[in-house]
Amino acid sequence: MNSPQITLVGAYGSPYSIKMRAVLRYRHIAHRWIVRSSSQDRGLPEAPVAIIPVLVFHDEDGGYSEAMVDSSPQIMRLEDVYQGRSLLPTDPVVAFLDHVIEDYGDEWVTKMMYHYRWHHLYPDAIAKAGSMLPLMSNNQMDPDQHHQMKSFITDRQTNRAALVGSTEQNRPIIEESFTRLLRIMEKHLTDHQFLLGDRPGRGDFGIFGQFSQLCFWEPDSALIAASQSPRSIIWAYQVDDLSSHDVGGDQGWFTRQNLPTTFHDLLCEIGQTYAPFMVANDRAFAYEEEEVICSIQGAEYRQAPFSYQRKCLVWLRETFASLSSKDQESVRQLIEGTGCEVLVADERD
Ligand SMILES: N[C@@H](CCC(=O)N[C@@H](CS)C(=O)NCC(=O)O)C(=O)O
Repeated sequence: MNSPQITLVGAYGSPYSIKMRAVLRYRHIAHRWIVRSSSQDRGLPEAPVAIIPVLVFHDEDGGYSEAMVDSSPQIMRLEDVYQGRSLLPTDPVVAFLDHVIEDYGDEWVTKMMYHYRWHHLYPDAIAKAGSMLPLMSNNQMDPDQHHQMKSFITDRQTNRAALVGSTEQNRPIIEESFTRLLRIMEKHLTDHQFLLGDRPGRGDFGIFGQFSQLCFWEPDSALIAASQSPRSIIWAYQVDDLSSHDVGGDQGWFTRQNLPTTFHDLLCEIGQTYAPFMVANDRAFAYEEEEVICSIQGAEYRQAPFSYQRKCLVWLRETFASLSSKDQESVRQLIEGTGCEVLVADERD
């Protein structure tokens, strides 16, 4: 292997970090993996925002040229820089739908992940995450310091749960959407190795990142996943390291003509949850409202507006606008009746 041109700084308990590590492995991009705040996390350039994962590019003299955050832009940057084993379907219509699935994973499935880790109804999950997260950066941490860090992290994260929507009111919405997603995945994976066919797309990595935690870490969600969709668990093991998965050039993707019904089922699920939420979040910003309020499967969902998610909707709409009018029409036909139509609607109401 050539010396790595990339360093990925992340953590084992961070879904987006595990997502990006899997992308680098699948794409055969030589890299170093460094756990944030570990003894190896030294001398790296500061990221623009204090979040993980951070993707650091190396320069020719062995220094560093740039550090960037946010997994979706990181994936797209890697597509610009590295050829082969691309995550982008060749059919622009399918590529757009793949973008939607990735964003659903990143911005909606993450609510499930946070909920099953930090909601007060899951004390075993809270205790487990509180104990394990501090040790990730130093497994030989002094027991007193470990105890202090556990309390600090547990307080901070449980107090933030409402910010991502994990409240008493939203609980059934989040939990039922997890079970429905698992059932759809189980059916889909019965016939297809990946969401996009015989090779993984951005959507696989987006949902996988969250499932890397939900299916293995959080005790309650892991049990639900095992009972509802054993195939999702095996898929998650596979996506974690697809370095040996063979891809033939540009082959292997579904096309707009052969999307299976289970793919349509997934779009319907996205259209019932993520889509109304993202649009309501955008509206809350536009009208300077203090709360995002929307109806999800007939129930009222509420949370504080989230500015990054507004950017995600803008990016999605920009991608749609960049499609030819024929491709836009194909997307509209494929998402008709799924609830995803609002994602590409021009007007806000
Ligand atoms: N939009 C970002 C989200 C990254 C994110 O939320 N990272 C979490 C860890 S999984 C984080 O660093 N949170 C800040 C903190 O916990 O202080 C992405 O796609 O990478």
